[in-house]
Amino acid sequence: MSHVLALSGGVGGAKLAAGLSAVLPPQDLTIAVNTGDDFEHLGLTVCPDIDSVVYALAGLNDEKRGWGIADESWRTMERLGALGEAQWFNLGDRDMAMHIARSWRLRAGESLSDVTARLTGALGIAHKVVPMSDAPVRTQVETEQGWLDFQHWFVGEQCKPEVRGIRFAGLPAKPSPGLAAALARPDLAAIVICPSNPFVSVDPILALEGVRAALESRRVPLVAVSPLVGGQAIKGPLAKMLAERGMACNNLAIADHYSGLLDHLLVDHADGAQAHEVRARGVAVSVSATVMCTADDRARLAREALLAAGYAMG
Ligand code: FO1
Repeated sequence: MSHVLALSGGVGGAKLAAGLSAVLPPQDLTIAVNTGDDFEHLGLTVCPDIDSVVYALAGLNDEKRGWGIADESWRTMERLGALGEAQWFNLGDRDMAMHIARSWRLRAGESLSDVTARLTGALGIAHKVVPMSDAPVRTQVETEQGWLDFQHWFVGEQCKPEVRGIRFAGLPAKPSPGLAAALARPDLAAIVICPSNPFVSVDPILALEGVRAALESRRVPLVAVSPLVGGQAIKGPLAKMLAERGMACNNLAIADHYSGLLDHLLVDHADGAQAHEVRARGVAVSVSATVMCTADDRARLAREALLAAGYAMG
């Protein structure tokens, strides 16, 4: 029993995914990544969460901005602007290569799984990074303006419109071969939900055909690392989304959201006071430093998540 399946969104999830890849050998880890944020922009297929994970594993990510590639420049965007093209969503000059390489191969008929394997291989990433699905599942957010595609709400509207509902267009959809294979592995030892937004980064994965059922009937521990620190989301709209749903911004809400799935929740020291109430829900809790600023932080938190899952490190 040695394989670990990690479910990840972008940014925070990508950091823990990088930590897991630093402490586990390639054959022992599958990272399945949300593709609900994906969209077509300027004729290119953009997969923000896959790219966050890939750039983090390749050590190319821009730590400060939180998305995209380091040492970026924006000259193509400037020229696109001069040509009257949309500028609300920024594709950097270096990042653009990823979107071009992905898009033409998808258009040539390769699956997103094949393209992702090709691109990770080219970047020297030995670990398996797989899209959650090869089918285009797209997160949409209901606002007073109606249903908005995720990136139009997230970047275009800066997450400002109140969220009345969330749906995943394109369902029913099958999990990718890599995610389905990981779920079915006889040597699967643990499942880790990375510190990603439960509503828009993890729920799309759980909504794929058979995934929630597979997790519910699993025989291995499932550990989540909370995306909250001190009752706030480090980055992104999670706190706002919880408030708009009338939910408290704390780990009880996270535990309740994953009710029936979760064995263990890893929370930050700043939220340690909630541990006993989470435990009262039948979920084990570990308290740790969950903010990942350095490679050491990422590896340490990965080890702690694996320890919480009772995973025996080699
Ligand atoms: N986020 C922004 O806030 N503004 C952008 O212009 C932007 C461009 C972008 C381009 C490629 C990419 O992979 C990610 C990008 N992101 C941008 C981040 C992305 O919108 C979100 O971080 C994720 O979708 C949420 O996980």
